[in-house]
Amino acid sequence: MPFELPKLPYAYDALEPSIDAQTMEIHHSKHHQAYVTNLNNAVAGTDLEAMSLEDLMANIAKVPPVVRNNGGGHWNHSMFWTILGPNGGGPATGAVGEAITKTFGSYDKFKEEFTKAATTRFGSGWAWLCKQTDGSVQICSTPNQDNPLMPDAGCKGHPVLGLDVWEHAYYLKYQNRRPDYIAAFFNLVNWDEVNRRFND
Ligand code: MN3
Repeated sequence: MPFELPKLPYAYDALEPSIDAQTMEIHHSKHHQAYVTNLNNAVAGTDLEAMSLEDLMANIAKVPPVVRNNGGGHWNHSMFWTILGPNGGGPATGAVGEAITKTFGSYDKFKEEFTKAATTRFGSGWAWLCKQTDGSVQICSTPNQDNPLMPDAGCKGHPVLGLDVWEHAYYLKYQNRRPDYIAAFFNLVNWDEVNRRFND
């Protein structure tokens, strides 16, 4: 089995009260685990078994939908856990903070634009901040478990920050109030990790 569920870098209750422990436990141990299991089952005994997750994303047009959905789900959640943290929160720091200010004018304006992208993503999906080749950053969103590593996803650049807006990410605590969950997310962003990805 080439893929495995990464350990969370903090306890399930570490993100309280912004994200509750029960949501974190189900999201990580059930939802993310299911993407990993389904991905392993889908690639077993095929040529795809030898490919890295990043290679699968880069060659997404050549893989079946089950690999797109579950491979995307595995990459997206593996990223998501790392860019959250109990000591997180804004404003953005370091090189990514500078890029945000340069692109959007201010951290607050970035928050406003990112919130809009995350709020208006219809149904299930993700909002992203991506580094462009000129060093600027842009916001976009994708449906389902698509991500900017997929050439046909409609998001350009290297993803440095992503927000899961599937209902499973917030429904137990926030029910239909996605904007409240998005506001709470900004209290958790681990800008050190976002900078690590920005400088990668
Ligand atoms: Mn999710």
